[in-house]
Amino acid sequence: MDVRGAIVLAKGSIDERGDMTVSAFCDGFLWGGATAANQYEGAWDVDGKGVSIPDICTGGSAKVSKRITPELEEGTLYPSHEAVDFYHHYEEDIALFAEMGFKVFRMSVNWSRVFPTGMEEEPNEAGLAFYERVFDCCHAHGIEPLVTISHYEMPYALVERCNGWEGRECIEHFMRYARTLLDRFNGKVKYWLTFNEINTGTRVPGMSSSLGTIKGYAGARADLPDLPAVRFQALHHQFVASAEVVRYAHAAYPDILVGNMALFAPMYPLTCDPHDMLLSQSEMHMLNWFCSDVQVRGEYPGYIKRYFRENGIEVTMERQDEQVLREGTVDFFTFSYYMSCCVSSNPAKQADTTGGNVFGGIRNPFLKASEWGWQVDPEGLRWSLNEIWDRYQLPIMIVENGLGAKDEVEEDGSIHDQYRIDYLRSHIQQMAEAVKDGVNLIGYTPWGCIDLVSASTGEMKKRYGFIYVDKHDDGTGTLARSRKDSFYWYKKVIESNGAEL
Ligand code: BGP
Repeated sequence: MDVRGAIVLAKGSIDERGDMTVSAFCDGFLWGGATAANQYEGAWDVDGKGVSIPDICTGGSAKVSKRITPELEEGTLYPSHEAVDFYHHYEEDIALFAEMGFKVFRMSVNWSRVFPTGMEEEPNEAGLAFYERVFDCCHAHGIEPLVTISHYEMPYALVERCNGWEGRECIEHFMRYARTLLDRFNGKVKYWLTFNEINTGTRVPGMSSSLGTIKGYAGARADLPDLPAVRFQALHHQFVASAEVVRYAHAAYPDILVGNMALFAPMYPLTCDPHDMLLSQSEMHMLNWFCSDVQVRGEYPGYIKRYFRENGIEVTMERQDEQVLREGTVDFFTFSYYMSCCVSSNPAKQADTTGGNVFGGIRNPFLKASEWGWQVDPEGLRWSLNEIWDRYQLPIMIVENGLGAKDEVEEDGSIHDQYRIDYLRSHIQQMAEAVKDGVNLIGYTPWGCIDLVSASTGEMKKRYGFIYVDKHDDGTGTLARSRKDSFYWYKKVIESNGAEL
């Protein structure tokens, strides 16, 4: 089903069904799961693939940051090199997704598998052929791929060449890559997302000690200082590139739909002090809305222009950029949701912090946190969905959500991950509430539907999957796949279109 169809169906489910006690979700709701190439594929130097930024990132933990080592160190573990080897297990994995009933599978393409240095004129055929096999396999199982063009990686050679997205020439290299994908996979992939969690580029470094390598995600060199002006310049280039993808797709392939992808985390005022309210609003602007406003509305909002003026930030733009942004607005809105946090204007309250998905903040006394300090807030998801819908009125997909937790394997091989089921159930319940509120929610792809490498820490033990993978932090493991309790639970959720939780 396509997104435009889903808009009609979603309305139908409210107007015609009336009784929504059965399932709040529209017929054809896109249930599935999400992954990213650098955390999942492995085969980092196979079949002509070039070195990407994650390939030179060491492992880490919640306490010890990952490091970027442009020269690989003997004896050091680089988690992306093998990851959980989707490259050689894709048929088995997709069959397992199909067994759960997935309608959609979110994955990303590894840029350096297609253009090893990012600068070649011609793509690496072996890389394209791999993705073609994957998409064909998805379709053979009745699963629609949802593909992120850039998920926290780029060919490392582009970092050396132009400091990644700081250099305007990166747009040209990216467009050659994106056009290659859209042309080659026309008819096989309908749903594309441009940049994963693009808004992490607003203020990533220093926000979380465990994300020591995050500068690499935006493509900046690890040895260069983090300057806000550079970050916003790099973001501008990504906005233009994203809009160019939308323009190209709409002109060449009217059936293709392109979405944005933002990290969304409510920033609650700690108290009803009006100063806290204003602070919450400005944090929401900066972290949650700015990038989406550009990608959905096609122009820079007033609050960011003020921020630039008052902070001496000058973003260099070319004459045609404004028009490109206006013409390249996205077709649907997607986001990741894991947690929320608080903000306070009172310095005495600012020390009580909690970790989080890139953006941590002040602890919320009403919420509990995961072992990694991410505060669990299902009601915040309903609130977020309403806020996003009220602001943009675009079809919405939640393309990441889940609980990172350690799993115990019993002697008989079973894995009783009731904590994961509880987390997901409470979030799906709030999604249903949001749909009843009138939100046009069309799909849900929980993160790490199969265990994979953690983006923030490089760990394996921080697991999200319905499917367990025998792979450990020290790099050992057979890579064997097995079903957790949540696998059987999610299968029922999909079968009942979200009615049986
Ligand atoms: C998001 C990223 C994902 C993913 C997820 C969970 O920010 O888009 O790539 O990894 O967070 O984070 P982590 O792996 O750090 O637990």
